[in-house]
Amino acid sequence: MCRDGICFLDTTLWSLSCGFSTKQKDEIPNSTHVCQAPVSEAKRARGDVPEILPEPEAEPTSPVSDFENSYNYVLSRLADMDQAIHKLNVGHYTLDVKVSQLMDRLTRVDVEELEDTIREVYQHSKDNRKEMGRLEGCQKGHRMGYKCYLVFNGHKDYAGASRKCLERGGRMAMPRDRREQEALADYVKSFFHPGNWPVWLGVNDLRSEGLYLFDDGTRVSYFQWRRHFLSSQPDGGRRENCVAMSSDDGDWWDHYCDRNMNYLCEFDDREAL
Ligand SMILES: [Ca+2]
Repeated sequence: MCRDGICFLDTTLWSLSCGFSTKQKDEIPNSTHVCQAPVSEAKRARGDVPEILPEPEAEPTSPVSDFENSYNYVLSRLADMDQAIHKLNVGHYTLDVKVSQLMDRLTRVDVEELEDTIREVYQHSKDNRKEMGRLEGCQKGHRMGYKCYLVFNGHKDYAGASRKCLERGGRMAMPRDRREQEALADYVKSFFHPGNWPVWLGVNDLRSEGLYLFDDGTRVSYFQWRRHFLSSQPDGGRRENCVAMSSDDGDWWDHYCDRNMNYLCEFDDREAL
């Protein structure tokens, strides 16, 4: 653009605006590209142009205009921010819906499947523990016919001992006749020799005083109570309702059921025969 003979555009536009060819422009040393020579010559010929061109005056600026520009800029930025916030809100709502749908699916489907899986794993673990207990009972313990007996040194009350035998896939020892009683007495005696420790048997009169039942609920028909002129058994009445075997002679004694002592489990090994 040229004003009063001064050009502020690039060289090509300068040339066009001022009526010079590019070649003519190159001959003028001043890089400001003032259209001084041709215009001054033309106007000087008319006598209305001074010898020295005045300095270009700067565009007048108004404080009010600057304020309006700043105000408009702030308004436009606020509008942009408002639009961005709206997009964020839409995105947040969409994400919230998806999370809600996912949680709904988890509660309706996955939890049920997970519970089934946990039940299966728990049952599988119990079965494995029973099988391992049965194998241990017959490998470490004393075999007699299809039964295997094993002494455990963990001190338990009667109920705890019964529970442990069941968890191992067996049950508390239940000698049903003289032959089983004598075999069991020999095994327990050799296990604790030379000591003498009582071990729980699966025999009690918890249901009715004097009515002795095995731990599986069947009735006891053979007994090996201690007979001694100083302390014949059973002598505990309603206070002592669980039966233990002495390891030195195999005799039976009635005891408090909450007493902690060693216990004897038996395992069915019919599958191995
Ligand atoms: Ca009793």
